[in-house]
Amino acid sequence: MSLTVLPVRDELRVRPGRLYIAGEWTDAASGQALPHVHPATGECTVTVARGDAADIDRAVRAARAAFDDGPWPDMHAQDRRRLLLRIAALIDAHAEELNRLQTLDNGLPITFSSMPQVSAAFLVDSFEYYAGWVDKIGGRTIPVYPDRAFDFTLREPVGVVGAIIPWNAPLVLLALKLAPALAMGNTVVLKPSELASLCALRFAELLEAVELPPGVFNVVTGTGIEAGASLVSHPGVDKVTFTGGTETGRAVMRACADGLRRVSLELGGKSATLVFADAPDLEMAALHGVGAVAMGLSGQGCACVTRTLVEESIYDAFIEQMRGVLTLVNPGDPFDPATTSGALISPRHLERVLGYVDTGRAEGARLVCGGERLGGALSTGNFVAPAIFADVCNDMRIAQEEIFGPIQSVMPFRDLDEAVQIANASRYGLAGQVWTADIGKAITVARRVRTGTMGINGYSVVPTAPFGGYRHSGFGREGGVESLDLFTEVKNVFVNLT
Ligand code: TXE
Repeated sequence: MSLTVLPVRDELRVRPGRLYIAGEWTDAASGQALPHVHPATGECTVTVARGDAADIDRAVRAARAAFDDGPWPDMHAQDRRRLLLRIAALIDAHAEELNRLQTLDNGLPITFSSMPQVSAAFLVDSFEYYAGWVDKIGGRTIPVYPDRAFDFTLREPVGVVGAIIPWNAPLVLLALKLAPALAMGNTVVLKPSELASLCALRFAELLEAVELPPGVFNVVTGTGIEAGASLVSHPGVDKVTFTGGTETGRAVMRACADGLRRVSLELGGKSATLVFADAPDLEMAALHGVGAVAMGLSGQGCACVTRTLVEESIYDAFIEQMRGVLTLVNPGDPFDPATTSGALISPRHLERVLGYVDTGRAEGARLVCGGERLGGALSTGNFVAPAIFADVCNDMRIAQEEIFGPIQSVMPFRDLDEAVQIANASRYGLAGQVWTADIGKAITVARRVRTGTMGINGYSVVPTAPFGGYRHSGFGREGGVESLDLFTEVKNVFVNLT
């Protein structure tokens, strides 16, 4: 691991963020602003407007008017499709800028921020993919009796969508929420994370060029407790789509229950990777396992595999292989292409993650390496040396709670049944992987592990496939054709023929 000095870069000078409501840029009603702090340096880069209930109310009214009285929901399919394709082309033309802005937003190293799985390319693909659905989604005809009648269904937009996203992968999250919601004819009020709002604001600026009808897309920045809570409880919102922590998800669901509002939740995870002795590529398995928490966003991803279950016969050797991966970890200036590992999002989160290192030790797990805060040139950022805990018992807190940091828990298993039992002994069920050359074993494991996604010998989130969780990881699937269900209502039409 090497340390690099963090220079202040041009990227750290962007314009102060305002709110985007009804096609216009405006200040928060309160006149207040929030600082954006870059996680790798601790510097305040810019301020964004601190929207609250009054601003959410303005935005929801604008979205409501655009939905109830505007041309958007009834726009001809080919016109809406063309608009979405223009959005995709615009994003593509600004892809590099957006990738760098994401790095500024949340400290994700630029090499990772430019990868198709997390970059503006995901946003481009998503808008193109859902543009393709605009003129293909339809209803069905249904045989009916005893009356002589004709019966068919229509797919209609749900209405005003309140979308709340976290800070860890803003470009992917914009894609998963906005592309299908807009494609299906909904209007949207977006509340990005107060810790990383810059990509969302730039996206809104870019959208101005395609001249969506005013109010179709609105952005209100602000805190969760002020802007977020106001959005999910606003009576003008028809559907909430939320990605964030499980505790916050619970509060969001309660607010939606009060208003009998549709809601989908993509929450936390504590996913397991199951490594069998016959894995075709143990080096890759180690890279996917420990690399996911040590590199990129340093474990701050809901789909990261944070429990590594290893077949007994290769247990010690595999831990060494994981330790070997850590030699590739290079924390530092996220704008430097040589940097492979990012800072934690905030000092508060840093303290939380370091607390889990103490917890793991106190619980009796064996700390193989890492777990300390990085100092020197990196001391102003929130950097932690990736930690591997071996001999973890699955009922320890470090194996059960979502840490959202560079900490990997490793435990041995005897056979497939035990591995599946350990993987399933979790309140979460978001992702997972299995590494084996035996396809029968791989598919058996994939079927038996109770998670929303499962990777066989590798995994990647893609715009064309569903993503979401079981149990405390939430419900609803975003991505792929499944998103169309989230963002449409089904209307049944009965035609009396007698
Ligand atoms: O998330 P929050 P935080 C997990 C991870 C992390 C923990 C806390 O374990 O350590 O959550 O992270 C908005 N009503 N994940 O605090 O609070 C908030 O402003 C409505 C997993 O960053 O869930 C932000 O826009 N909205 C996760 C968004 O919710 C509210 C990614 C997420 O913030 C609100 C991030 C409220 N009452 C964290 N309170 C994943 N699934 O990927 C906050 N918000």
